[in-house]
Amino acid sequence: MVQRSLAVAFLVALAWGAGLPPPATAETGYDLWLRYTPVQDAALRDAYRRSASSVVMTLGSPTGRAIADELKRGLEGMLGAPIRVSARIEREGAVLVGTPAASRLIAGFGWADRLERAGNEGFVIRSAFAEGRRVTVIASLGETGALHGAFHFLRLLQTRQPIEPLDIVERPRIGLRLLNHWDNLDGSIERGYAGRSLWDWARLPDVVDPRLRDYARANASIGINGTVLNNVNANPQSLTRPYLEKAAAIASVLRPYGIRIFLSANFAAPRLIGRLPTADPLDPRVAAWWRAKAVEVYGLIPDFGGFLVKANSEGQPGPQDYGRTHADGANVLADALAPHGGVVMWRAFVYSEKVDPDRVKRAYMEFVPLDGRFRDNVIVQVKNGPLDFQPREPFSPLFGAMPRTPLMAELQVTQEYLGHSNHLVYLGTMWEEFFRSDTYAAGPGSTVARVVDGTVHRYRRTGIAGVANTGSDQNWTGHHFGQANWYAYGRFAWNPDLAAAAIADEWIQMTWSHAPRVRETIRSIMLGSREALVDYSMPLGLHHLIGGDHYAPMPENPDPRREDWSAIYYHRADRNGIGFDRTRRGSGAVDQYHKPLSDRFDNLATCPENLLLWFHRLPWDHRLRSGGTLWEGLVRHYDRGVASARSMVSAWEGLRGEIDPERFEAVLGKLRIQAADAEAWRHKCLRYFQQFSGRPIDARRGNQR
Ligand code: GCV
Repeated sequence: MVQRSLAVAFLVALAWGAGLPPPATAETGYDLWLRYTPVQDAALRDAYRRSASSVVMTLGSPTGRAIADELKRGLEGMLGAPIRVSARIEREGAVLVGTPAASRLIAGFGWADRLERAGNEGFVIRSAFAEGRRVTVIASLGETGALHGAFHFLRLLQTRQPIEPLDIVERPRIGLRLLNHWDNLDGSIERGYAGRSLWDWARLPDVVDPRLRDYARANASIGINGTVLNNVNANPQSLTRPYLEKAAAIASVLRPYGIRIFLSANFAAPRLIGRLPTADPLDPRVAAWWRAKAVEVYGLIPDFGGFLVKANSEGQPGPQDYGRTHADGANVLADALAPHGGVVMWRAFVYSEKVDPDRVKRAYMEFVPLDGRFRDNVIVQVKNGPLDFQPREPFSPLFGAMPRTPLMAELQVTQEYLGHSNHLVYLGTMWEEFFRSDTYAAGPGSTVARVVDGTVHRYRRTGIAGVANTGSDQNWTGHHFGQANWYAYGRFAWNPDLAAAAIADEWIQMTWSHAPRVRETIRSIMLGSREALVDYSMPLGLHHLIGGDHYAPMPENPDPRREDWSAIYYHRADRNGIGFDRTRRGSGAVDQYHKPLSDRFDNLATCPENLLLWFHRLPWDHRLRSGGTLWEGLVRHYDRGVASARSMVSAWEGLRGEIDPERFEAVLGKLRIQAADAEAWRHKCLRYFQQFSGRPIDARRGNQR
């Protein structure tokens, strides 16, 4: 019976794939990239069936069950045949999964070298013979590694690659691969654009949303191994007993998937919830409070990962409130966590006006003098750029400047400054640009990727964080293409040297279609999308042209609260020109980079044009290397951005009928919003800057718009 209904479902799905009427169930996007659609090529399907005929699971643990469930679900979906899970090899072509500790067969292969190379979270996938039968082995020293291997194996089928013979060894390049949720205890999400928080604090720990298991599956499928549950603007209540019990309930769902939980800690917690008169990190009562808190946390969550802290930043409390340094603050928490194996991730997102008139210099100036003064279990968490997740920034000069302090990169998956969940912007290309940037910290080739993965400075700990774009929306990320950024973040965290185009192509096949035309069209939309957004919003190195919601253009924004929250502080446009002079004749920010990069940024002739106004202040008639004056270049970029946004709409319209109608219409609607927004950005910014430049916006047509 089960077999017959599976066969019927498979045939219906095949027919839909062949262009016949769609299945009755709507595509909501809930399944993300784990849709496991049927393989339509009969020869390929038969080949897959021969090499993935059944699952032999040698792990009896919850992780073993999670792996078996996923392999069964994935293989049945793609191959249209029931998949038997057993503890012994019963058929030719079985997929044998486990660790050498749990399986004498796996131990007997003699793959110690390979397994050692893969480590506990990586895996070996090899075609082999066992008990006289052909098998595909997914093995690891750790159960989590076996889980990651199972997802990798499924991805091979999802992207229709050959699976015979296989000889794969993979190891994640970065140790901590975390999502940071800026989720508040009232269910709202700071800079979240996809509904409410996934954590239902009011009903936890008694009611645990089954959706959390799908959240865990999605993350495990891309190798994410930790999640910070709450906002860095941390409510101290999250460290109280009731909230720790709720967090423990979440941890128990994520644990089988190799995902540990972490919490953002409010630095003033000893005072705010501990009834101490102070939170001074050098006060012994404060140190004792943190030690006791750590004991309590680990009593409830034995594999708790550690604390993330935003201190002395944007009004958050911190050690400087007591005249202490960031190192003093981080170390008191680190000492409390050390006996339990926990880490402190201390954020470098600080920009006190007292430090320097140029905001982008401040984090470097505060943190570089502290290099080497943090405990071994502290990692300093640094945003990709020195400002704040702008559409384009140079990499933060802290990367490559703290050889004795492990730094982890913080990327923003949620699109705070990049069109929220209305704009299709594939961030893979932006992150590729970041990871491939050369810091020159130890000579040429010291890329950000090699700083973050610990190679350049031999960091003992490595990590990366992505500010999550997930929420309670049925498709998780608001925009269906927001899923691509969650996916790409995980893939880069696993290996920061991957190519954005290859990641996009994987995701497209798993999420949308294998049809070459669809694949090509979507890939070209995605790969051009970030540059399109830069063009229609903040081209040529402009930044922060926004107001309070960080969505709409507001180049005139004079924010009275702080000048570095305004827009005019950054673009400095007047009759003489535009841009922030960060050269040696200006704020000197260029010299926070190593040579020869500092010289390259400083020199107008060598500064990359896409960062021109980040580093240079120039007259409107400055001649661009790409041709024409600066003003003409600005107009050209804004025009090009609008044209690109419009062409995304028409390219997508060309896919009508080739993908399911639900997701097609949802994306189309958002692309139309994006095209209109692009036009609004162009109009507003050019009109605003024109009052200073006094030059025509469209000289050819005499059109002043
Ligand atoms: C969580 C920016 C955002 C804030 C965010 C802050 C941070 O300023 O606008 O919402 O706060 O960065 O990263 O701490």
